[in-house]
Amino acid sequence: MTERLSVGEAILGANERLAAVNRETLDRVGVFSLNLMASPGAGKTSLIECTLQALPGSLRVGVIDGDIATSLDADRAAAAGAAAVQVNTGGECHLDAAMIQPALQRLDLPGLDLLIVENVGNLVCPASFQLGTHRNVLIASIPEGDDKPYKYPGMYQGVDALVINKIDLQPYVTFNMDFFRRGVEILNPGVITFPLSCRTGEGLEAWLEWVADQTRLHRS
Ligand SMILES: Nc1nc2c(ncn2[C@@H]2O[C@H](COP(=O)(O)OP(=O)(O)OP(=O)(O)O)[C@@H](O)[C@H]2O)c(=O)[nH]1
Ligand SMILES: [Mg+2]
Repeated sequence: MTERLSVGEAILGANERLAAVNRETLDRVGVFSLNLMASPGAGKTSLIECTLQALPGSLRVGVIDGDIATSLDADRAAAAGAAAVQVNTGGECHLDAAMIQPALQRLDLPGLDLLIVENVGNLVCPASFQLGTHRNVLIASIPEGDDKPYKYPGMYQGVDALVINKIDLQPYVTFNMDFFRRGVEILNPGVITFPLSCRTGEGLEAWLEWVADQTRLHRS
């Protein structure tokens, strides 16, 4: 019998091995890390900016920004005070563990407490590629619509925390929060959820507390 291995399985297997190496690299220096995933424009960079502005100064933060092109997002993270590295995927719709490896080498990891990775804006592919980060975070946003958990279940299933951004827009957009949350609950029961607005700052405190607590817990 000929053994058959699908190309998809082989690629994902190789990615998981590299992700484990990335995790070891981070653990060796005690850096806690988040992988932020979301659709384009949901507010990944905005959340990084307001997190950087509000986290206690004692937490040193690095950012790896993934985009198909440009360094616009890494420039924003750097302007907000982070050591930031841009990864251009050149057309790939997600980051993978191999792209993270050289970016880690460009950061002064022993000088950091927290690393935030901003994935490419996409609700499908990033869910399949582990990066070696400690927590996967999904940012949903109100203008995207309340049906997204039902339409993109793979993304909602696999995450450790969910941010619902742009709650300031709720009065202007049809978004049934109960319907949205029912979909999330089916896919990812009890997932910790942070409704917030990067624009007004509403709800931001609970998110900041979670990030700071997770970072400290990891260190200890
Ligand atoms: N009203 C409102 N607008 C927001 C909020 N957060 C972000 N925005 C706006 O949403 C737009 C996209 O924000 P970004 O932070 O660039 O989104 P992103 O997810 O990083 O986008 P990509 O990296 O291109 O996928 C910008 O115009 C932000 O000003 C919010 O809480 N409320
Ligand atoms: Mg961005």
